[in-house]
Amino acid sequence: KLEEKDVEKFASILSTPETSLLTTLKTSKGPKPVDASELDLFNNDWMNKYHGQSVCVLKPKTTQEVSEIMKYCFERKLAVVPQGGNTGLVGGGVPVLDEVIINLGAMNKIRSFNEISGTLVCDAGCILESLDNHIAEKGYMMPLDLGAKGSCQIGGNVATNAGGLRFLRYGSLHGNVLGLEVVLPNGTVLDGLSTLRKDNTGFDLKQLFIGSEGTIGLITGVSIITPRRPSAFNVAVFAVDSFEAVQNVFSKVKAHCGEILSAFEFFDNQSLEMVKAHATAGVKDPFQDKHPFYVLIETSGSKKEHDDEKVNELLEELMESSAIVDGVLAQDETQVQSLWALRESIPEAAGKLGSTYKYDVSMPVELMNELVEDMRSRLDKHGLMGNKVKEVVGYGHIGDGNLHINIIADKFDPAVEEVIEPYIYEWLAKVNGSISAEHGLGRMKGEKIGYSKSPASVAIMKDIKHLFDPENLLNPYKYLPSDK
Ligand code: FAD
Ligand code: 2HG
Ligand code: ZN
Repeated sequence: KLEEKDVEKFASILSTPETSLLTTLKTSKGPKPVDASELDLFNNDWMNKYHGQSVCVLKPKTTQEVSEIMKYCFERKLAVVPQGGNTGLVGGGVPVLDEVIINLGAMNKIRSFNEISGTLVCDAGCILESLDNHIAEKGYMMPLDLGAKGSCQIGGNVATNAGGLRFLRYGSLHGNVLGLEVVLPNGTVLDGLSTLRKDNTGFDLKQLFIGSEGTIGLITGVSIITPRRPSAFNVAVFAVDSFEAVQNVFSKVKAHCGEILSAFEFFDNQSLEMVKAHATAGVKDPFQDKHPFYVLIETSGSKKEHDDEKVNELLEELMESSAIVDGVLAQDETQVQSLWALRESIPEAAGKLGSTYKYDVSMPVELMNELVEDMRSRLDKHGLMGNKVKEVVGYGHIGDGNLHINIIADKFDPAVEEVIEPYIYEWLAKVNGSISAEHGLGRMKGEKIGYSKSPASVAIMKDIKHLFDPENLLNPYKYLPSDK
């Protein structure tokens, strides 16, 4: 339990306690207490599904401050939640009870950028979009891109091993991150900010922190390799009449575009209708008629004429073979943005429509739509469709075998949840799918990991957690099943 003396100690560690420490506790030496509502932003998640009751948020400015805070919390056995941009979708970044929140937002400096190798070293609290803008001036781009780019932080991206829209081309952060600086639960600073592309000396410890969701260490610095920014982009959206056609188009597009293909996304008609009705950005349906499914492709390369030629030939082939029913190719940057908005606005539109149960899953591509259809008919059979459940939409990074199902209810309601779960997890386990493709486990799925991982694997994960965090102080009650 956090006491007055703890807040006073935090105030003495932080260089600017007036702005870096928010607490509702009254202290004689610490900063003035704030109203509980000022902590709402930090205690509640993006979906408004998970709610914590922390009374103290710390925003350190240096690794040294983080280290001293962690050391003190370790000695006092105070639980801590690391928090980035708070855009996570599994409740990992907000407290379960009254854990102290360490928000990395004030650690937002670029430490170095090497214009020859493309290696970026920065504080963990840098916003993804700001990093992308910064290196764009030098002809580079971040190897990942997400709808939440304007708020999420690179430290949060690494902690969740975020996938996103460029995964198809540039792969996972497990490959792109070159080094990390991490503060361990006892305050030790693990300085692994290497900029080397190749380094086979011993266990690759940074890999453990990528995707560890703040459970074994607090990431304070990131070294990442960034690719050259392509100069030529093409974006097209195709309408198709079946899910088989989505797969057929994927195979044709891959064969035809080869190395210039940089994204292959899909969304169903229900997603598009929802976006048209609820998204804020000026989203315009480029098609006159409705179609069951849509795919968005992006190509990017360094020679516009070369890419344009390939894309135009692809369009001809897709139309002639009747693989697609209709298609639109962006003619300028504004159209590029508006076609991307059709896909990127889906999570926001779902949030506007209602309270969204989100399932981020992977499985053999041919099964994806079956799961969405099964879920719709199951909810219907239980009398929930059109009643407590407003809509079920399917979309995602189909090029990476990653489906997002959003089930939008009028409110978060156990009566809805018990129809969805554990059914959906059992379904995925039967087809050897994953219950979390890219969003992680957090508070939502820690207890469910057994649907995707063997008992032996989970036991080793628990040993790793214990090795780094023997007192279970870092992001407790999440990520791994509790010991029953
Ligand atoms: P937070 O939400 O603050 O935290 C997420 C987890 O990481 C928590 O467990 C937290 O404790 C931990 N954490 C955060 N910072 C640190 C740190 N410095 N050190 C240690 N642990 C830390 N995800 C995808 O994979 N692909 C997508 O395409 C995608 N699109 C999205 C679109 C929208 C509109 C939204 C709202 C979310 C999306 N996400 C996506 C989910 C989310 O994972 C990412 O937004 C992002 O990686 C989370 O970063 P954050 O800084 O907001 O982290
Ligand atoms: C996306 O791909 C994100 O848009 C969010 O991963 C998915 O909100 C979701 O379910
Ligand atoms: Zn996604």
